[in-house]
Amino acid sequence: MSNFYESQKYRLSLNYNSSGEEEHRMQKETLTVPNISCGHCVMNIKNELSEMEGVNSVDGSPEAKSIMVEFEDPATLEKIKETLKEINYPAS
Ligand SMILES: [Cu+2]
Repeated sequence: MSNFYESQKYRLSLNYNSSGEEEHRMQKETLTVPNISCGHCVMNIKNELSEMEGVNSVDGSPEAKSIMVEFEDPATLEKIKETLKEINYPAS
């Protein structure tokens, strides 16, 4: 597990170019998904979004009906919302 985090950290450090600017900024968004009714819904969403390239972590709360997702290129908020729509959990 620690190896995984070390490699993630290393990979992220490579995202800085020579001028010190971030090329692929990691984004963290919280989306409200009204169709979430239980933990299984959150599990389904986690499974689907985790398969998207660029999505680094997905967390969710059945109580808050929300999904927290961390992503970078090539994933975008738009693509994530599209995927949620496709699996019948559109974000509000
Ligand atoms: Cu459910």
